[in-house]
Amino acid sequence: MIDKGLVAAENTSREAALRADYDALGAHLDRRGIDIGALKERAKGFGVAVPSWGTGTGGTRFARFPGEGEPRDIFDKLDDCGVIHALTQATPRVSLHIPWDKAEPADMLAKAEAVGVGFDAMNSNTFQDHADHPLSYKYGSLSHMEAAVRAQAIEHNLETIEIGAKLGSSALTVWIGDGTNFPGQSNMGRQFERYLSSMKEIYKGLPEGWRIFSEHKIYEPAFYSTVVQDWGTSLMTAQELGEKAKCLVDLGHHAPNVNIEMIVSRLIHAGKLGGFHFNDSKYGDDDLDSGTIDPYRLFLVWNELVDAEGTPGLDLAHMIDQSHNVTDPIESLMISACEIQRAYVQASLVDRGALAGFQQDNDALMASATLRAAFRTDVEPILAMARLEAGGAIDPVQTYRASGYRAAVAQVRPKSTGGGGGIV
Ligand SMILES: [Mn+2]
Repeated sequence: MIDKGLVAAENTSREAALRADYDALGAHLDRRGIDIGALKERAKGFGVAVPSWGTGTGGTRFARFPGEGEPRDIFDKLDDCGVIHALTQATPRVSLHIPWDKAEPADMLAKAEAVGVGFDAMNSNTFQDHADHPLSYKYGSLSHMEAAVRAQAIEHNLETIEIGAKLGSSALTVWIGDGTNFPGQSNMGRQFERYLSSMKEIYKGLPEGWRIFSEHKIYEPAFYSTVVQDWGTSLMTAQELGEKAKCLVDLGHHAPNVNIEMIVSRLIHAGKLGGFHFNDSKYGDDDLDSGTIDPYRLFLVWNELVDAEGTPGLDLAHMIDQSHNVTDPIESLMISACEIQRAYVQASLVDRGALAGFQQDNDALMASATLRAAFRTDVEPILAMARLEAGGAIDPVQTYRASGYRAAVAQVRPKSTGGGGGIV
């Protein structure tokens, strides 16, 4: 892991500059009537879950180019997740993927405790075939024509819940790749009915206090029609299933230019927003690092969430879902967690009283300027001070590089082979 003495030494070299920046920002915010201390406490209370699968190098359907010291199994992944949380103090939980992370639950719990993380929502997988599943998901899973395939997919989801329950998780995220590649390939109405009926079976298996998230995605791997292709389908699903069913919004699962923050607002209105898979995209489901392409959109999503704080029943699961193809995944995940936290803190300093007044007066220019004033504020000193006070690193990436962690794990983890398609 990362030596605490190294973190302290790295922080010492940056602390005087940080305090000067923090005090200057505090004076600036004070003139705007904002208490920097309160924002720092909000930053400290922030947490986003790291995806276990994000700690390995991803890839596209063309190829995967692994890096040094790739994690071999869930225990190596948990080590990496522990490093990410130790340095950022912003990623207290890990989101698992079954079957990729299948192991003895007691061993996973012990490892998680040792590295200082817990477990977030569980993810099932019926978008690929499993070695121990006799039937294929080539033509679908929960919506398959054959009852036996649907039953196998339902059973897998119930098993994923069972594993999660032993780990202290309390949510299951279901994303299916079901759909068609040709017009006429399937009856779209009946396919959706089969999906709903399968989801109802999974819903019945939710333990007390659990929730099920339906995750929509516009296309891929099905390129003509996708069973759960949009938030409308996801909302219908959640409404038909019941109180424990919510919608999960993956930022990359929409057509370019779709107003995602408005979808967020609508799902909050319906009482059905369950959580997020954060990432960024330029063209489609790019799975790029959060905040690297359109940080303003990330801010606008958070603006809706901060505005809705206190809404009864609003309890969100925040997770990262990214594929790191050309960077060290630990560095990408640390930066991404901090970018999501940044958007949250920026959205927290929107002058909501002034904004409501401008909206009342139809002053579009000043309403928009009020949002941008918050977005333009450099809150880095707040994030860095929150990390420092919580025991993390003022500069997570530079501290991580100074630690030599990647080179050290590359000594014990055998070189991973690249080649064909990777995780998309
Ligand atoms: Mn996702």
